[in-house]
Amino acid sequence: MPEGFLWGGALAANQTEGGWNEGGRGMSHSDLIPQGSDRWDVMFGRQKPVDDPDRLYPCRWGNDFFHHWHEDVELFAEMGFKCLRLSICWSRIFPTGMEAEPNGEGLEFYRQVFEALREHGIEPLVTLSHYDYPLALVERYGGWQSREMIERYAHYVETVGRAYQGLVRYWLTFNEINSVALSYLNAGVTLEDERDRAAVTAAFSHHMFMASARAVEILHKIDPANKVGCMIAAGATYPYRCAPEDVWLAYEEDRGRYFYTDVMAAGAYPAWKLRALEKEGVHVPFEPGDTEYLAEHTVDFISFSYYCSRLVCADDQVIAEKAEGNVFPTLRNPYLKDKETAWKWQIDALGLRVTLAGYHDRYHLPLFIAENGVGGLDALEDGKVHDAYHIDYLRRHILALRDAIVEDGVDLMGYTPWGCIDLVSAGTGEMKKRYGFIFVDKDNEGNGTLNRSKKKSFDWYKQGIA
Ligand code: BGP
Repeated sequence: MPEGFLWGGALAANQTEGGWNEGGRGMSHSDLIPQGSDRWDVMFGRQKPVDDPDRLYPCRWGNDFFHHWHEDVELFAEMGFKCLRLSICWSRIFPTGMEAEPNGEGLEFYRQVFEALREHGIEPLVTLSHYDYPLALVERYGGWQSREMIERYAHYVETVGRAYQGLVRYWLTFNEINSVALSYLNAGVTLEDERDRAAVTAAFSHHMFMASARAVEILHKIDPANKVGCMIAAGATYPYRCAPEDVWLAYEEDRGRYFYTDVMAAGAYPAWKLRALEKEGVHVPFEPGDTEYLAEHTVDFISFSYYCSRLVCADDQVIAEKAEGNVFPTLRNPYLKDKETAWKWQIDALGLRVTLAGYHDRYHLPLFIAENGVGGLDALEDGKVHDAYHIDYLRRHILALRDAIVEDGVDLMGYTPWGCIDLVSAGTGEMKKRYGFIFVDKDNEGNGTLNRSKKKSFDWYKQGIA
């Protein structure tokens, strides 16, 4: 492995922190994402989020990292982590997103966490925005549909960039920025009217691109040693058949994902995208200077999440069986039918190498695997969790990333498996979908002692890092 490789784990404020009404924190839009069958209607923006006293909103509690972080950081250090990916909750710093002055208590909270990490030699990798925005901003501006959001975000980035100068060197601008194409709420947008979809998507994506470029500029100015990356929900797409139509469809799918890195890493909207938008009659709200600005402030590295590959077929008479997966829909790959997680995500370690090689060959930039892992059903037996399936999944993926480094020459900075401590699932809102090396005693309804216990994978990963 390369010298200084950042082995570690990943988590996000909205799924771990809790303390939603403590420490001067304002309400986040994720505090209104309910558990239940209409969760995806809210996340897709088809249904407006509401505050219903009879519903469960698991992002309000997470795994209570807010009160347990000392202990959690100790456990990460014990595993030998070199890096922890975590996010800042924007509304803990600016409760409505519109204040001129930050909430001192919020700034202090993260300062203590970052200092504790540094004391243990753990490099923080900070996601500036991981699926939560101050609710007041979303209500006032309709999320990223409004260009005004760029200024609010820039003020927030400047504030945390200055506050944590020297403590944090690695930053990510938006978690899984491409997920907004489906999950509108990730752009803080709700849209009941399907007719506006294409125009609204083009607008909020453009504003998020501009904001991401702004973060690159701000953080580089604050400290030229800062490294700023983008973050993509990745996963190579395979054609079901060798029929040229299937191959083209798979190519188009991947090109749709590369669109985001073409803008943020290569610095320009690709020609195919501009033509497609023009054909659809969609106006992208470019302002004078935007093109140059995007070209000038590209990211230093590309990070992504990888859980599984995807499969497409041009003819739904041939295959129509769907599989589950991270954010994006996929067909069920018959070659992976014996390899499925408890949540029916198909396991494909070689797909990680395909994904890594794809980004490397296209952009020649350093890469970071910011998320990877398996959500499973774990039970505590005699104080231990025997999560052999978890070890098996990670082992296969680590071997694949080793091949990418050794055989393909990929410049890989680090690997932070998702949910290194059990947390609330983004997709289902459940606690029982567990990714962690550390078990947290808490159930879907929010009951439990919150006690932390090491799983079998804890010792395995510790040994691996060593
Ligand atoms: C990614 C998100 C994470 C995380 C992960 C696992 O899309 O960035 O926040 O939740 O997926 O997904 P899930 O929680 O649905 O199992």
